[in-house]
Amino acid sequence: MADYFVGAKEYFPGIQKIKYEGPKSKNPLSFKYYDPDKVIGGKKMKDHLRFAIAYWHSFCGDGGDPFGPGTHVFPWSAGVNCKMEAANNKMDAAFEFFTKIGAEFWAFHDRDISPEGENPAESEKNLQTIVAKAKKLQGETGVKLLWGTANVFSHPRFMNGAATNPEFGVVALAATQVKAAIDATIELGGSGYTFWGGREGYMSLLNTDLKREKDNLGRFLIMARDYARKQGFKGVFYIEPKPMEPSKHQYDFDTETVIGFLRHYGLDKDFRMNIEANHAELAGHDFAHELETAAVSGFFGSVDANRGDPMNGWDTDQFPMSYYESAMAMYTILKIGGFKEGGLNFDSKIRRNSVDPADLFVAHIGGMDVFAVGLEIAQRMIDDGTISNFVKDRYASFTSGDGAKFSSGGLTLEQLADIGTKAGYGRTGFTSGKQEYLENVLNSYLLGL
Ligand code: XUL
Ligand code: CO
Repeated sequence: MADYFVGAKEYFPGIQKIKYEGPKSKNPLSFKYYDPDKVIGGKKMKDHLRFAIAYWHSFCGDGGDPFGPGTHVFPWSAGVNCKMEAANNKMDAAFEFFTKIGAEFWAFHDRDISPEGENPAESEKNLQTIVAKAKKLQGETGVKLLWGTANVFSHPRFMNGAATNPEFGVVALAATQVKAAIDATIELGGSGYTFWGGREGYMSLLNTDLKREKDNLGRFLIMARDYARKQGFKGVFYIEPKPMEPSKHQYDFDTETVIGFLRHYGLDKDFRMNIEANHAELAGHDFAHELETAAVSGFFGSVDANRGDPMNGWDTDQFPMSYYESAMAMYTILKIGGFKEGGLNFDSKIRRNSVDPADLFVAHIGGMDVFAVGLEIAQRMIDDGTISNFVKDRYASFTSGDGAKFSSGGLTLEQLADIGTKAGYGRTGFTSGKQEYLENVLNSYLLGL
């Protein structure tokens, strides 16, 4: 990948391309563990991890919260009156960041990269203009698009939802954005297109026709899929589950719920899961639970990497920093042969008071290092095999004799009960699960033992 300082202006002056310097380095602008070309289990770290940068948090999120305005100063828009000029500058800054941090992918919403116009046609034209620029920058830098999406939740017109809006007119306006965002994704060679539910949910059943809303969502997704396929899109569609926020109840609650929804509406061949750590937590699940649930059903796709705050019940979107979480995530991902089209997209934001331009780099460096360590631990888990062998042995009674017969559907309930009666109570069922032992084993991998 070429170093790339775009246009006339360097937006992150004084920051060079971030390099691997090893765990002992005290330089905050260096990787301590992420060594892109290091080979783990036959594959380079960068090809395992497929890091992507989320445009919305990194270049649009200004640190504003419900209690006060933004705190982050964006040099690409400061003193610029024309929205399109600001969007152009922002794209230059973004590609400078992608290349300096060494991420090979990026992800965007339509409205992150280009402003809404006076009408849908003008909005689409704005998007196409910026997409042409992004395409040129992708060509020059080698950075690729992980996925695109449409923001059909921020504008007040979507306060009652997009595809699940009670007004048909809003559903049609959502379609203008989704259609244009699919076109943009195809134009940029994106390997995926994501639907995060946004306001596809409800606040009160007193004003909601739940069946109609779910049917409309299913219908809308079928239309989007058919359109994209007709236009030649060969990539994957992702649904990103989230149980709540902004709606009280979101239709895409968690992975299991979404799998049921996809099967019900015949979308299971084209759609996979984009699992976000913080959303898993809000659903009362471990991040690893969501990943494993998707993986074992063949619905694993991509990851929005971040973390929540265990003390808070909302989407804090902090940068990941738990080695246990990243190890367990990478363990599931390695077990199914790694990412295919997906990757690790940092849907994470720096804090409101992280106002130095270098903070954005330091935050991503930390997240990338955490997943590099997680990858190494997961590979140790696989190479050593203590944990997988334990799990295999735990279920061994289903692999031969009557257990195997049961597993292949060869027993009736009467036959099964008969086997139980003959065996009697004895000590059946009292085999240790050895969780503490396995946790100790995991700790030893964490320390590289
Ligand atoms: C919101 C969220 C979104 C999606 C893309 O919680 O995660 O940023 O990732 O729309
Ligand atoms: Co997300």
